[in-house]
Amino acid sequence: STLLLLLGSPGTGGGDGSRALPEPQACGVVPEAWRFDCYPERGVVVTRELCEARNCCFIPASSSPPAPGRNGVPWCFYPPGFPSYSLVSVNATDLGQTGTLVKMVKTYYPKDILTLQLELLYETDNRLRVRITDPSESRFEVPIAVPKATEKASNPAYSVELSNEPFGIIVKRTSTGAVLLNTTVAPLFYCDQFLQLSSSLSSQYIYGLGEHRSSFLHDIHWNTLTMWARDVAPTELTNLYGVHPFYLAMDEGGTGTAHGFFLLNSNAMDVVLQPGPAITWRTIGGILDFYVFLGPDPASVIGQYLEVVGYPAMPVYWALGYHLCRWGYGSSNATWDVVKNMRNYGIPQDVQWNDIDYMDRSLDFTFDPTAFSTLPDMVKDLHSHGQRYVMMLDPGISSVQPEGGYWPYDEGLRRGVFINHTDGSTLIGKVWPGLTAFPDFSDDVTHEWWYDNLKRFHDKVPFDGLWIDMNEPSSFVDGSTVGCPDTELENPPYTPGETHTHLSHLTSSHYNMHSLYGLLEAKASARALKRMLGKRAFVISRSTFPSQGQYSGHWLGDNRSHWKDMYTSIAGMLTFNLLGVPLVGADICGFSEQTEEELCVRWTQLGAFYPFTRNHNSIDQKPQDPPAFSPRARSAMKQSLLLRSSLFPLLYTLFHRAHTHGHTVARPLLFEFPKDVRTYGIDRQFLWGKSLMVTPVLDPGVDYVVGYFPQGLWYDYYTGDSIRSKGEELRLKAPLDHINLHLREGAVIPTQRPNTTLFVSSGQPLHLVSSLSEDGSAGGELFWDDGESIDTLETDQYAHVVFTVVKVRSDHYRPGSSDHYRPVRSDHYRPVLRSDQYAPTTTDQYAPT
Ligand SMILES: *[C@@H]1O[C@H](CO)[C@@H](O)[C@H](O)[C@H]1NC(C)=O
Ligand SMILES: *[C@@H]1O[C@H](CO)[C@@H](O)[C@H](O)[C@H]1NC(C)=O
Ligand SMILES: *[C@@H]1O[C@H](CO)[C@@H](O)[C@H](O)[C@H]1NC(C)=O
Ligand SMILES: *[C@@H]1O[C@H](CO)[C@@H](O)[C@H](O)[C@H]1NC(C)=O
Ligand SMILES: *[C@@H]1O[C@H](CO)[C@@H](O)[C@H](O)[C@H]1NC(C)=O
Ligand SMILES: CC(=O)N[C@H]1CO[C@H](CO)[C@@H](O)[C@@H]1O
Repeated sequence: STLLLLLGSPGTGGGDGSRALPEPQACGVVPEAWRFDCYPERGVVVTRELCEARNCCFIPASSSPPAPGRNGVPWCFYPPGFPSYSLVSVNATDLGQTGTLVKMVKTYYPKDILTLQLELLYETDNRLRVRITDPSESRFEVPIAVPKATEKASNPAYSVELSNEPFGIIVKRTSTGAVLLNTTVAPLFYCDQFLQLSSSLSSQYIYGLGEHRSSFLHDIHWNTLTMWARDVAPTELTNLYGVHPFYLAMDEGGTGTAHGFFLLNSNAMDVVLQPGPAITWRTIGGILDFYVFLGPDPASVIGQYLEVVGYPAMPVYWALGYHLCRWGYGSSNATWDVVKNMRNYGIPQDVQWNDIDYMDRSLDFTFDPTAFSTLPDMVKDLHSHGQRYVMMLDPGISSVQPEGGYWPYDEGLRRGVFINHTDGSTLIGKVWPGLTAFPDFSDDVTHEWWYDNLKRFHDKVPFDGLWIDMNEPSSFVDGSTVGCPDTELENPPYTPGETHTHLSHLTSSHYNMHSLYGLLEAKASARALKRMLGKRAFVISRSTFPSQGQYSGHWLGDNRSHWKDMYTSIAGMLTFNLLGVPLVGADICGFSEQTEEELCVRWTQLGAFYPFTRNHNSIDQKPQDPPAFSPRARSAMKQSLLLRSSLFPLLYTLFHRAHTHGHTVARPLLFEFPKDVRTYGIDRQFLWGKSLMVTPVLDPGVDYVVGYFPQGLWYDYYTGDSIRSKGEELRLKAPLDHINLHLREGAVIPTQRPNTTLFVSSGQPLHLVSSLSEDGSAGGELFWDDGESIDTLETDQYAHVVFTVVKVRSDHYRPGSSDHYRPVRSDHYRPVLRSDQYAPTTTDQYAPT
């Protein structure tokens, strides 16, 4: 281009080694926390020679890596002034600015793109979008619908400064001057298969970046989080089933303000956190297209993020009931017996599930004609008891012809729905049934074929929802039965974390779209269910991507029956609430390995507060459904499930808020107390909405639990006893049959008399519990509709009741007496008689004592 000719000719220096090495002094001044890795390739022992060939600084670090598997301070890092792009022109546009970036010197990765286009889009007052693209050639962009701004934000909460040489973007919060983004801290890379952007972080408090098994608050000490959907049992330091390049971070200084960042990119990537604090995004394809959300509080950041990727769907009511599942019931009769046993004990159960063992030879859309011959009858029986049935489906479609043919495969081939090799032949991998083909869910023809299959199967087994597994997609052979082709896509110059296992890149579309597979399958499944049943769809997916919440919920994967796994499930649940997938939970009592009674009781108590509550067990383990345990354990589990069921009106209302406003359902304490830095790392406690705090026992052999109570007045949910906290840790009694629940001051929450299914319960009497604040006030709301029709909000088929408690006669206010503080307009929701432990036993209104 003209600009390049004017400014010098590209291709000199850098890769051909003609540029001078950095001065040792220049290297020495870079503090360890701010060294950005110039040699991130895994499995390479970086020597001075290798490092200097990249014109980088080489200084062996003084300290050893912070944790096994972590890299620690890089020995090879970019010197100040390492060649990067320059901003050579900027012009105003209707929505912001556009600019041209050029670079004179090629990097050591192939196919540098030396001229780039920069677009700054001031989309709303709280949302900035930045796109960096190749103006000469179109590159892959993630095919999810994002809002298009039509006019420039008039009063943005952010200001943008551009640094010309080297190019960088600095985003500040106008009101405080806090620097939220500063990309000049390290060089920008934009090669065909290596794009890298670094920025300072404004604090060490950073959340999100799923799916990884970690604490809720990320560790910024040289922590590399890989993103590439992958079938692997949850393990620290590796990428798991879902990909979510979004973070929430607190601004500097503990002021309680927060912001967010979202990189709209689906290629395999590494995200590196380092103590600067700083972050590096390193992706191997697509474009750099990112958003900054200004909040200013954590909850608003999430709302603004979900405005871009989509609010979660309103779940069908029974999604919020108790679900029971295991791999290896062995027969429909054995499955049915468990359901009957649950009924005999009067334990709530809304949904029975089956894992793949219901299938005939692991084939989708079939059931075992012998062991599961009574499956259709069982499902009818569930329906006649107001219960539902969900079974697993895998995307891999057997390509081996069973006798009599296999319609899903034959028809799929006929309609051309399967993913091909580049030569047009069907790509064959291997999953449970053996050799399989993989439907291409990015295509409408495939959606139609998927619907037809579901409909044909539904005519035999009238299931109510779908559990979609193995959709990373997972395959037991690398690439395909013929391996992987030897192409640039298979051998990128840089390979993020664990991206080479299972179904690999194969074609350019898979290279870009691998991590979108679960999202697209969920979309096809939800569409098909809605069309078939005319109700809200219930889908639970293992693999997820931004916008997933519009189509499905998620379970946290194949974790183990360990106390530690129970603890980390809280971080998983909270993270997915930030990511717009609030319908989430872990396998209660643990999936793999043998559970123990005490663990299973504690986990059922915690699980009663997962937004999605399912007990699931692996094959060859002893049963872990509630009736399998001693009377004491069984009764404790039953009580916690009745308690959940009594709170259904609250939970349902919170989901309505998630659906309409992008609020979280299971909520980290820091969202409600953002000015209290002590809440920033809490992931052993959480809230439902803004008021109900759950403090589960997460350790064996204890009858107490220590919980943090942010400043204010809290009420024991069961007794109404009040606690005035200055912001302190409190030791609470926690015998085996008790989960600590506290109501924050100022709340009115709707509850109902529980029953064994929500279907029955939805006709149960409703009831309000209020917790007065010091000044005698409280408030809350109830959203109520038929629980399953699509778009009740849009069609006006709902009730939304707002409750306010005000002090009517202040002269009569006496602490301890609640007589004067009746909820207004409570006529239809009269408190009902309660005889049991799952509802408050003293007063309906808790007043300060
Ligand atoms: C900005 O405007 C100038 C003058 O019209 C033009 O030469 C230049 O190409 C424009 N730059 C961009 C990035 O649009
Ligand atoms: C951005 O980062 C650069 C490089 O570290 C630094 O020199 C500059 O002061 C930073 N700018 C702001 C506004 O923090
Ligand atoms: C399942 O139970 C039904 C009814 O009790 C019985 O008729 C049938 O033989 C049983 N099926 C199997 C496979 O055990
Ligand atoms: C795979 O190739 C066949 C023809 O060989 C074609 O009909 C089909 O549409 C292709 N599949 C996809 C998903 O593009
Ligand atoms: C549960 O529902 C059934 C059927 O409507 C009803 O007969 C029963 O009384 C209810 N039980 C409770 C505890 O409300
Ligand atoms: C209970 C538990 O350990 N949950 C983990 C299960 O795996 C997910 C990842 O899929 C983790 O996020 C959870 O922490």
